[in-house]
Amino acid sequence: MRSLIKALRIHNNAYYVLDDPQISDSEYDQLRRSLIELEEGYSDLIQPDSPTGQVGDAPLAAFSQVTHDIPMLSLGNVFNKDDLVDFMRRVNDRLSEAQKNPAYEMELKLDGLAVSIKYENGKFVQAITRGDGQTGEDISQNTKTIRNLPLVLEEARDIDLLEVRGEVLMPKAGFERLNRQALENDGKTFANPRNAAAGSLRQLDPSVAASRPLAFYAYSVNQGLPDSIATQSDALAWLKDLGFTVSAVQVVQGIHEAQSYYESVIESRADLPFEIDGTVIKVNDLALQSQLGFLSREPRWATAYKFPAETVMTTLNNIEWQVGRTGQITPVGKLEPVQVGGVTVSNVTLHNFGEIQRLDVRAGDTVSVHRAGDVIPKVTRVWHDMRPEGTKPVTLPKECPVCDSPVVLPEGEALARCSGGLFCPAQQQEALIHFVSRRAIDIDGLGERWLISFFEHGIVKTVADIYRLKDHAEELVTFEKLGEKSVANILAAIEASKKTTLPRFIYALGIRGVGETTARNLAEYFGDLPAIMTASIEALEAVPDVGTITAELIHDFFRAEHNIEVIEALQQAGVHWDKIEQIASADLPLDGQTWVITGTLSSMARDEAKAKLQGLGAKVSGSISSKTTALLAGEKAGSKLTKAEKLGVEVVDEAKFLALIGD
Ligand code: I6G
Repeated sequence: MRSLIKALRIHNNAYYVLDDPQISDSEYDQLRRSLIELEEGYSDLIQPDSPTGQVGDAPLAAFSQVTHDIPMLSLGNVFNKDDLVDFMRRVNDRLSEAQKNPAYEMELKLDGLAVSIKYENGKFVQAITRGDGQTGEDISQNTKTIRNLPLVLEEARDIDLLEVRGEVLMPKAGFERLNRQALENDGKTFANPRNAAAGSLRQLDPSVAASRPLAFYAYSVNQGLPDSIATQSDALAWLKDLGFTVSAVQVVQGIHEAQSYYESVIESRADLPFEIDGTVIKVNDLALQSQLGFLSREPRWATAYKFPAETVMTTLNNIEWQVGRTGQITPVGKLEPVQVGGVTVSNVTLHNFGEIQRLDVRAGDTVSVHRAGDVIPKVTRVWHDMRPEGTKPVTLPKECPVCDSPVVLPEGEALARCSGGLFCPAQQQEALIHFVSRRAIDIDGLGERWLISFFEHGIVKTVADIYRLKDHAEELVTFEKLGEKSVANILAAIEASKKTTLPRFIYALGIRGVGETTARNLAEYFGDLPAIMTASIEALEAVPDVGTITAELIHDFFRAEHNIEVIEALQQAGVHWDKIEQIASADLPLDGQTWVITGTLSSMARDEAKAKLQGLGAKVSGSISSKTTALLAGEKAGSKLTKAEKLGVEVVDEAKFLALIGD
């Protein structure tokens, strides 16, 4: 029974904390069932720390209030290197010459809820929330159900009272799983893992908490630490030996090491299995900590070195409409500039008119803006209660803000479009930028700035004009900051771009719905441009990856006189490509098959796998049905795998897939 308990504890930790299960669900259930059977047969041998008991006691009427033996205070904050230098200086000011510049211990600042847990003679007795720091709520019933929390500490049986403090959190993967299940069951979703953890701990029915993927990370010993332990880093190592989960720590000396730890944590933040909102820095020596003491409600010997705020409030001053390459009209929120996620943000995309309606946002509103890592800033909330008087609902413009052509919102589509096509200067300009981009015709030396400038001066109107720039060499030299050498470089880059490939050329034309994969498929299917230009809608639909809508868009593109003229001009200017080998769809090995991809692949991104499958003639769909030919299942495959197994759809693992694509 003890060895089963040990194994279950290891696998609980791997599943709930590390999000790295080492065994399948059915193997786990088998272990658990074996333990339950033994416990049923030998009830007098049920161990107090058995994970089978971590399922939750009877519901409570209310949480009782408990006074902390030692106040549970919070940490001060610093937000930048200068503040950190000030913190270290304040520490030094209170230390003797010999004690100055102490070693610091640094760890992650986990974004959860602080909880104090007491053990008497090694047995869990009580868990209390921080509350107001003096008095918290008794959440023992819920805390006891946390799978990675040891309920019995073999090595602490001779300690009358041990108080361990730490953070209860919900790992990111568990949070996503919980919200996914809530959506499937039409239940309430949580805004973030912290709210989900808080909501779980505040349940009066402990079986609800037991069903939630919570984890406890210990960060300090506040009563009962053996005298032999003299530093915070050793205290954490001791907690780890007792069976607690602790986050990785680093002992640093001086501001540079502290700063570089902080920066390294920022780098690895996205890869961590849980949310953090900064790092914590503590004087490592516990005797020095006592000497430094507290200043009102904060320790003088520790502070949180927080990350820049990722969600901030600001005013949305205005909403402007931008016109994209294919005429899509997107609303852009003009913000009162604000620091978020470490950068100043003054524009935020509002995506489409539907999003404006969903958010119910107006110019003048106070909004919350979120930006994490490299992710594009987003309006996450509109503070309707703070709406000033006189704001007006946003309406979709009737005319294109650039060319005054009528705006259309095709039925069933989210994006409104300018109907002006290449008559619209905004679309002309975006089409030029797309044409020269790296993945299209790739005119490296002709930067966007110059291209727009040439466009604004009327020297370049269509992509074909790029190849006539050499006739304007004298005029180009007169542009500010464009000397003879730069002009020569630009012209040479344009000359070099004349030799291209058919897929690049098709992609560069900027046909709506034709990305790189479709461009390649078209090239390989038809073999040359005239065949594509004259293909019927039905013929286009036979190309892998081309549906009816895209086929119609391609067909319409090659029926527009203006487009034909531009293509002819480009070819006359010398743009050319080698003939490519035509691959009829029927010759492709996966022709007629429908595949679905799920889970994480170790050798390539899912998009890449999708392109490879499409290249072999398969259609790639987002959902499993009885018509699915095969499911490509990577690591951590979830509900799609279960559904595929249920429907008897063939499941292909990554190794088999790599063999199939000859990689
Ligand atoms: O709120 C806290 C989070 C993390 C802490 C803390 C901590 O150490 C990693 N440490 C102390 C000493 C306090 N609050 C008061």
